[in-house]
Amino acid sequence: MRRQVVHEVPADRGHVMLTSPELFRRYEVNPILTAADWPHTVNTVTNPGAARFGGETILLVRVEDRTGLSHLCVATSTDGVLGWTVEPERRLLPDVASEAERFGIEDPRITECGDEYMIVYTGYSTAGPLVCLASTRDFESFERRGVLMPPEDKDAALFPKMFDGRWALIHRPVATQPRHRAHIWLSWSPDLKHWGDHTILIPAREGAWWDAHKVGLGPPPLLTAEGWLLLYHGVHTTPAGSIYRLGLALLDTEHPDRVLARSSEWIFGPTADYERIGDVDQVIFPCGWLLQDDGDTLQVYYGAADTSICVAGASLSDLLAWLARHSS
Ligand code: BMA
Repeated sequence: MRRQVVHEVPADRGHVMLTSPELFRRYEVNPILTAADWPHTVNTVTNPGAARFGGETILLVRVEDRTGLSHLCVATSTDGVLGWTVEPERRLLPDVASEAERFGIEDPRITECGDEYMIVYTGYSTAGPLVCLASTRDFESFERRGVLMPPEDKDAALFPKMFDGRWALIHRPVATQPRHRAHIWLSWSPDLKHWGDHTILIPAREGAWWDAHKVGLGPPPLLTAEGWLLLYHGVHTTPAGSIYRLGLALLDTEHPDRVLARSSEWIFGPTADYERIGDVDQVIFPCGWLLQDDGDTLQVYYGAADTSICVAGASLSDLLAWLARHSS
């Protein structure tokens, strides 16, 4: 059964963004979706992929049921901030009969390719997380296209175009040497089935860095006038646990294996209560971002503390200008 989500919005303020010196500005109505908005009992809703479809914003939400397993469910909104409709009949369920999705499916990244949407998501397999692909034209029916990368691998997305007849996939395998560092990799395929020419794109840094030991792609790469913009998470490990924060990188337009810039500092981290406290504390985890019609405003959709869904706004030109000044 569909459910309309009604937010209590202060009448005098609408959903204006918080003013702060941050590049990303949280909307006051955050979190925009929580488990309480679902028409049936679920544990959490988090880490949504995002797309524009039929004049609306579509979120493909990771819903963690009280079994512990996750599936993907559609929620729609006209302005992408308020007025969400949760549509549980439009969903992608895990194929629990398969090894690849036995324990659920998680964290979709949606790339629009022509009239198809390519959804790269994490399958929680009997051997750990792996990278799966499905496609859809309507977010009603979904075609499974198979496992792209074996475990342990996640945080993957396709580019929206081919490069010299090849698809490019960003993903994040976990290496056992040295010390289980997890870097962002780039791999190539002529047919979305056979993958090769694997290279490290963005290595995790070391020591005290905010993105030491573990990094992973956020939303799919976004084509800008200066190259492909990436938003990625870095995991900072402290005695109290991990902190998931975000940074930027820029790849060459024609040769996305060339990294033009990488942010020295993180630019968005958990500070609001809903980001600091939840099933997993101190997590901001975006899987989708949408450039608005003005060509500059980006709406970034992220899971907060693995518990709810939030949106923040940013100016694309501000992000690029900042990255040019803060590249290491
Ligand atoms: C990552 C993924 C995400 C999760 C994050 C923080 O490895 O599993 O789904 O949001 O950890 O717990």
